[in-house]
Amino acid sequence: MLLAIQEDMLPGKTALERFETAKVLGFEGIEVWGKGLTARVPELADAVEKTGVVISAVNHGRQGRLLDPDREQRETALAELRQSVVDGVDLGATGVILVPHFADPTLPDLTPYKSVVQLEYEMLHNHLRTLSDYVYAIGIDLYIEPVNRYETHFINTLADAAWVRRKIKDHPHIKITADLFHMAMEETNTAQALRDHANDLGYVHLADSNRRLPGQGMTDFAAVASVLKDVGYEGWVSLECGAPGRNQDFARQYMAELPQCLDLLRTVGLFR
Ligand code: LER
Ligand code: MN
Repeated sequence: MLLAIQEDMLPGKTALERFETAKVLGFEGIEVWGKGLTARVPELADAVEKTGVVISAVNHGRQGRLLDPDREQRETALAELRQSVVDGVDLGATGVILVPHFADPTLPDLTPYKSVVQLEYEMLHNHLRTLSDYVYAIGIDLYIEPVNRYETHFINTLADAAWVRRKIKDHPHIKITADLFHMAMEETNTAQALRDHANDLGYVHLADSNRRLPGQGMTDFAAVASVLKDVGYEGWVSLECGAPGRNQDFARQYMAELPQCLDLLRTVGLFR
């Protein structure tokens, strides 16, 4: 397992400053946001080269709507996603993290013919047919991330995301991001869900049950670490804490609290 942190959790005016801080703290990777990334590729590539800290993944974040009734909206969203994929490849990332849809549905309810969610699953599958070939050809993974019910009505659990994978025949480049914060709300048992979906896992977001740093909430990180080791998970575990509304004040506060968190991650074996 390799430990990463989201770039905006780190203080610093430039990418290089943030990468240098990450290196001192012992992080092996940094996760970056997809929005506005293309213009930042040279600066980030330079920081990677100078520090040896790599880009773990591109988090596509909240961009256009892939599951919209309007074709133009879908095309725009697909173009944005393909751009994140290209930027990810340029930066040597292992994958692009995708939440397929945030908030309420925009597709129509066609019951009894088809429910909104049925239509959404079918539309997502249709997108993934070509996207899976695209990411395979370009050499990167796509990680579908389930998020909690207050952020989306669509794909809340690892099982929901795994269903999408099954439908695309367990495509080796379409995997799942397990975010421990969302899981604390949506799964019956976080450790068991990780075990059940060990073969689907591509990436892990580390946060406690309240989105704070590991150790500041109720999640059992020893149980999480023990399952991940047990199933032979070799991917990234990446800190995503404090969102939304994160800023440089937050980042400075994290710096004071991070050592205790890193001690915990080391003790349970999520960090060397
Ligand atoms: C959203 O809450 C989240 O967890 C992110 O990783 C996706 O944008
Ligand atoms: Mn996440």
